[in-house]
Amino acid sequence: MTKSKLLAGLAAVALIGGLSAAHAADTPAAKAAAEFKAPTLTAEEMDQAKKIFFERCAGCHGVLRKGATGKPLTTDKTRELGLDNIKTMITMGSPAGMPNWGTSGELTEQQIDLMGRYLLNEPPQPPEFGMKDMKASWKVIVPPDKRPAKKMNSYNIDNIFSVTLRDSGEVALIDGDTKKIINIIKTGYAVHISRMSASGRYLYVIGRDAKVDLIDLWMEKPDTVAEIKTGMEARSIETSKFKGFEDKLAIAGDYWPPQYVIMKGDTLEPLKIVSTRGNTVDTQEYHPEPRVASIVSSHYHPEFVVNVKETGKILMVDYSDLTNLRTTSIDAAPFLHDGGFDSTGRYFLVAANASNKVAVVDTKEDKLVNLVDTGAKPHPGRGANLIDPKFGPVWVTSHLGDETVALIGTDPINHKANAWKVVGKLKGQDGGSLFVKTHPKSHNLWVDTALNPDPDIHGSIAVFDIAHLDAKPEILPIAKWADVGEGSPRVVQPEYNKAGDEVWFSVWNTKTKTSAIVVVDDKTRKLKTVIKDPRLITPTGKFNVYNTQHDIY
Ligand code: DHE
Repeated sequence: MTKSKLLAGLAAVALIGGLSAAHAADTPAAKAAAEFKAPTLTAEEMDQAKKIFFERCAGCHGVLRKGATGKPLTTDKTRELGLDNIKTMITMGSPAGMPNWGTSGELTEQQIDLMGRYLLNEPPQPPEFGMKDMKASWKVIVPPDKRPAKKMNSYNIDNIFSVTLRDSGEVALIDGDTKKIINIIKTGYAVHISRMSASGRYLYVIGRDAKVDLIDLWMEKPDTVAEIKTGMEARSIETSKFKGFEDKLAIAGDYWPPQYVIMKGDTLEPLKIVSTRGNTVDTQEYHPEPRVASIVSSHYHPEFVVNVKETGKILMVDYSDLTNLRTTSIDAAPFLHDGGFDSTGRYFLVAANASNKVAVVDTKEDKLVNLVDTGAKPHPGRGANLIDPKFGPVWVTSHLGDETVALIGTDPINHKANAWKVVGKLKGQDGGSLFVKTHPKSHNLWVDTALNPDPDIHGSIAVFDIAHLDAKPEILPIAKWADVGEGSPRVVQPEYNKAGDEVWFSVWNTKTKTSAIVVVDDKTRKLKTVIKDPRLITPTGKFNVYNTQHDIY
């Protein structure tokens, strides 16, 4: 690819994002686009293109290609752009975060050509997925009355880690005390996150194919006791945590169809499906694909906090009466993505990444508290809570789009002047950060840069001393410590053990290469151990049972 071709491609892509509706409708190019004759694809090519789009593209661009984290790819935009420019973009990626699928070797030239032609055609609308489909996929492998009445193993359950093995569609349950693998469990496709029931007995795992697995940690060898598919594509799962509802319900948030599903906590029997299609908070246009992003469970009411990405709405869904379902809909900002609670568990902070804001919701009053301007594309994971020596309690997010780490004041009583605004900005290594983490017992704030293109940066971690936040962070070469051989592994998602004295990092290599988990002593910041096992294929997220159960981060 020549430099001039690349620049032309990138300029054209900037155009994709920048065209106003009026402009798009008026230009001769737009008229030509309307009369455009799309290349035909054979049935086999169509199947292949749909599969690649689902696996690589839909997460960011949306199934209907209306855009979210990625730009819209509707045919008015792609036809104006043209086949060559589309292919350039897929091959080279962009500085704004589009991966370089061609030059990285992940897609062949033939596949890129196919995807280019596919994008010039109207997006096929996937089928809906309702109660009948869910019931058909639902299996109770071990019914509740056949499960152990008490814990049947000697594991310290609180310190088990559920580790996402992304590309093998499995989770590894790792004993945090001995660092030994307890079990590797088949889950959904490109499995995404794990969450805990209120009691800490049940672990819920969701795959990108919307398959939910329910794992009973009381079994002699913890394993799956129920499973269901809640849709075609999903990212989030959570459980009821309010007093009186512990372990009673679970909720899955789907990307496609855009809906959430409330299930029985111990069997996954689907009880209620609610569509999230509706109007956006800003232009108030109808959106056909508002996907469910993060979900948390309120500690103040029997409510799930459901974040709807494209509409920018935060839904407080009261699960105490599923027949007469009451929902408080809070207008925040697009596109809602990931978030977590402040240290008191009352306020929920969620990234609105297209708006460069964090929305703050009071889960006691069910009201929007503020929309805080942060940096470019905040991406906190669940964020990190610490006591800033100057500003008091703050919640922290890093950013995909810049190197800053924003501290947001969270104490409206004793530090009122600092509450719900950015009180400080730290300088991390660079953009491409996905997750930050600390622990109430720690003096460290860890910031990854997993999506940065530079191997030294995505292979290391920045650690700030909370007592001296204005000092430069120390950079630890975690991937080098893992010594995995070939590849350019990404260091992703710090996670603490229960005691808060160890931090675990995934060293995420490609599927055919060696990956590892690196455990660092939190006090000394020195390498404690490397967990390596041929079964640890593409580890990404790690969820410590106790910290996940109690929202400790
Ligand atoms: Fe995630 C959380 C969506 C790509 C690892 N991810 C989330 C959440 C959402 C989301 C909505 C919040 C769930 C919740 O709290 O209920 N993720 C998406 C995407 O749409 C996106 C951008 C593109 C896609 O196609 O899926 C995406 N995510 C990734 C990855 O590529 C990551 C780095 C590796 C992987 O395993 O796929 C990844 N996402 C994670 C992790 C969390 C997560 C580890 C949970 C963080 C936590 O601490 O809770």
